[in-house]
Amino acid sequence: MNIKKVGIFLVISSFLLISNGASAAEDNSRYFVKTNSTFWKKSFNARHVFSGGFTADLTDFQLKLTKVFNIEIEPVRRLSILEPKGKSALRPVPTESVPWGVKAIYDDKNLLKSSGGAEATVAVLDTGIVKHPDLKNRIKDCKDFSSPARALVEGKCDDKNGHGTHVAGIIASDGGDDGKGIFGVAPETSLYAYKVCSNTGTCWADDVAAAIRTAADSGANIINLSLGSDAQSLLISDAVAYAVEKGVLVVAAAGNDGPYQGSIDFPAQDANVIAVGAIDSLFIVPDWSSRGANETTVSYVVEEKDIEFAAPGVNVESTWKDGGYVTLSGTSMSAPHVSGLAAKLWQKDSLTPSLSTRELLQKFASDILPLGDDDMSGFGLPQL
Ligand SMILES: [Ca+2]
Ligand SMILES: [Ca+2]
Ligand SMILES: [Ca+2]
Repeated sequence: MNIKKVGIFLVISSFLLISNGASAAEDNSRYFVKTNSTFWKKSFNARHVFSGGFTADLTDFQLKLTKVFNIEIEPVRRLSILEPKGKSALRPVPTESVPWGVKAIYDDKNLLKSSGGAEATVAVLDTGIVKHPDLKNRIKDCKDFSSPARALVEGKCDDKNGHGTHVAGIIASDGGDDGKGIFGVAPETSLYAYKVCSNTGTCWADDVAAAIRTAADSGANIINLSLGSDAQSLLISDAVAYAVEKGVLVVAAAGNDGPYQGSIDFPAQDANVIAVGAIDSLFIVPDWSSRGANETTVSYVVEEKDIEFAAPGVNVESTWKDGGYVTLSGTSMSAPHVSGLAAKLWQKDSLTPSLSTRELLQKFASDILPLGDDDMSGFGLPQL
């Protein structure tokens, strides 16, 4: 550091102490700061520390400092919950106790009650989960990674959006204490409710990455990501690789950007992540379900940008934030059908439970037209 820089440094050091608390999470204000310096972590009020640096919400003044001191930064990407394609009115009681999608997964049109999932824990990284009567006994942990003020708030995961509650209900709703509610795919499974998206449905990549790592470190077996974006985030790719290495199965919605080839969202396009597209009750893939690159890659081998499965994603009824039920469409609804089935089939006695479970899902997949491994539905619909 030269004399001039030391001078500036001394002036700003005192100023930083004043300006520190004012760094609010405004649009595009979050950066990955590529230094491990304790001084800068403190000065910039580091949010999450990763290898090679930390993230922080930077004010204009702090941004100028990074230039003065030649500290490399890059903007942190934002993802979002996948915008539902249509939503019904709120109902106080469900239309059906076992929705069509759960029946399709069980391959049983007359199913009266679902079961299973007790061997697995599913982390739902979303807008939170409310203590809906059909979910309150399933939620075993609750954390908020989305607060602008604090990187992690324990015991808080309230869902003012509704999306996370809907996704969680598809996986694990258990009919409630009176059994008159709705049933998800795996009603005995445990849920970690990790709020990573704001109430409007936007999710910072560093918060998602931190939650993926926390889920893996806390014993989650499956992570459901009904969120995405068009561009890759290395923070998330690294976190997914870390979780997969620890034996976690990561499932993500393919996206609602179809019907164009390769319209699959990130992180679903990651080969480590199970990408799930949508089908309707006639087992037809809707136009809006994102497409993979399967037809240009090796058939029945999951590579980057491949769709792996298709699952119910049109007119799916599930739990909602106000304690009732709504019907939504989107690949956000498809991914949790596969996460729920993975929980139900969880191969806990295998040496590699997540790999064995993924292989079983592939083995159990029924082809969806067109024939074979295709851009829309990959291996097909996994069914019992
Ligand atoms: Ca994938
Ligand atoms: Ca392939
Ligand atoms: Ca097919």
